[in-house]
Amino acid sequence: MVTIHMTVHLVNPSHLSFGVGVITPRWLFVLAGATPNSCGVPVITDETLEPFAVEQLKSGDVIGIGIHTGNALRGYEIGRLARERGATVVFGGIHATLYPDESHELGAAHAVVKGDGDVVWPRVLNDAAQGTLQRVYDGGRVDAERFVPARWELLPQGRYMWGSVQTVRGCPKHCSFCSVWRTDGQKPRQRRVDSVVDEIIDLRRRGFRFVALADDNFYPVTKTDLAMAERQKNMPRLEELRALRAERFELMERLAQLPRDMVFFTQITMEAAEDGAFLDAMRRANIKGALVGVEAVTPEGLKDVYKSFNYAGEALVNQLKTFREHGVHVLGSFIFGLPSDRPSTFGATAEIAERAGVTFAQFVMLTPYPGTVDFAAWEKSLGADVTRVGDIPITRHWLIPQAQRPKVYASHPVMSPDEIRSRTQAVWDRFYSLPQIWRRSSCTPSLRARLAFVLISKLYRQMYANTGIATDSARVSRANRWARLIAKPCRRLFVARPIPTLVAPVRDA
Ligand code: B12
Ligand code: SF4
Repeated sequence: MVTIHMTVHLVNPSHLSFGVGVITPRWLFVLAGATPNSCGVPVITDETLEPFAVEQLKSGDVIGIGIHTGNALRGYEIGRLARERGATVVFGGIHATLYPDESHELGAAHAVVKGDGDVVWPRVLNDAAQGTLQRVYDGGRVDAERFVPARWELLPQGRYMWGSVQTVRGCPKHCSFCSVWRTDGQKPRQRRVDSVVDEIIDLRRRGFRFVALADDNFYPVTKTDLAMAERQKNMPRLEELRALRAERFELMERLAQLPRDMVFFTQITMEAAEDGAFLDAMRRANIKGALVGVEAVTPEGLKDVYKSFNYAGEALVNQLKTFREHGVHVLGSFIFGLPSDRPSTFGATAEIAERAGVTFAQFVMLTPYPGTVDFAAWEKSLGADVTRVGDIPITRHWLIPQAQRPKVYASHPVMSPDEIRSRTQAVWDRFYSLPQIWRRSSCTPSLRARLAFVLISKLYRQMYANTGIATDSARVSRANRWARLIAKPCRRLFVARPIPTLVAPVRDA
């Protein structure tokens, strides 16, 4: 390939900048890895750190903007500004995959990439240089062997708390509020163990000891899946499932050989509690915590979200406690605003979260995300009679300016939107009250660690909760100021001494 005289910019949009980021947005560094050398070194901007300086763009540069639904509006603004300066504008990411035309209409895109960028990105850049850019590219679902490793040498120094490495893409489940199984597929695409370990080593050499495993579901093969294949005497399926499971254990064994100060965090279904051997392997691998999608604490709520494989009531408490008993902390994720929720559900949820011993929790309000079963049903239920904010229908809620965006979308049989919002906020307040945080912090080994736990809990609460559920803009900006203030000292708690000489553990023969 000939050398191309243009600069490639990759921008992760955000309407808020904190100066410090919690988790590295992985796509930026993967696309940088997929950028051919002939295009030079891409310039990376993560707007959760600071806003993109559009003045740096020259005519003929290419700007790749990655959007999910929540940051699409800011992404479109950057796209329009970039095009005005003569740059070639390319959109990608989950939201652009679902609404490619929107990026053209509102984001001034020259091209949109649907699906995975790993393989198609070099082609897009080449076409941009040749002036043969297509309107839409379909990157498809790339096989795990072709996942491109991230270029961590491009990380800005001293800005993030956690690195992020993906080990598996796709999820076999089909939850109604989630688009992953539809966009990334239900067939787990597990990445080669060596490739995962190499990236983690790279991060540890640079002083990252905290790494988020950016997986949809770290436990893609359940005992039920195995039993079902056995019952059906489906030998090829059984072999396939066993191989996937064995590979998970192999990965965890390799992680266990890394420096003992490493801390991993992942996302997993509650079913993993059925599998003591798996949880023990996680503990040995230093996977110290996992986001578990609890969603609802009642059987009716679980039915609402097509998650009948989850547990409710006391069985739920026991299931979550099992993680802790095996040394894996739980970040419980709960949804409020489900049709079966009642005013009493809020207190009951808070109580279960407390009794189940979850270390962190998030309480999100049901939001119909595009690409999900819930969204399709909601859009259909509204028919032609859609409420508008300004001239934007609420079925395109991501286009409504942040400050005017409704907090609750679907009408609820017994509660007003404001009631759902204020009750949700009250649960956050209760779970993250100082006495409760202090009680939970007893899981840490020292006073210093306890104080760090308190600081991190408060940061988590401010970054996640206030901005999302507060209706009052003074409270939102207070929360943001607070988050900015504590983000820097918090980051210091995550830094480790770099180990530039670290090598990958030798694989057993
Ligand atoms: C890890 C993860 C997180 C982590 C870390 C986020 C981070 N800072 O990186 C945490 C737990 C913090 C998180 C939080 C949230 N997340 Co999240 N998260 C994920 C997850 C599982 C993996 C993302 C990832 O890193 N993948 C690895 C990279 C390499 O893949 P990728 O981002 O898809 O990028 C590829 C392609 O999309 C494409 N691409 C991407 N950008 C671009 C740009 C260009 C120019 C091109 C050409 C291609 C391209 O190429 C890349 C390489 O193939 C995804 C699920 C998924 N399968 O995507 C959900 C997902 C992105 N999250 C989702 C949601 C809803 C959230 C939350 C809102 C949840 C909540 N209620 O709080 C928050 C929002 C936080 C925020 N403001 O960003 C949704 C988004 C849905 C939507 N329509 O927008 C997803 C899809 C999961 C779901 N349930 O549906 N998340
Ligand atoms: S288990 Fe998690 S990733 Fe899988 S479909 Fe449900 S919410 Fe999505």
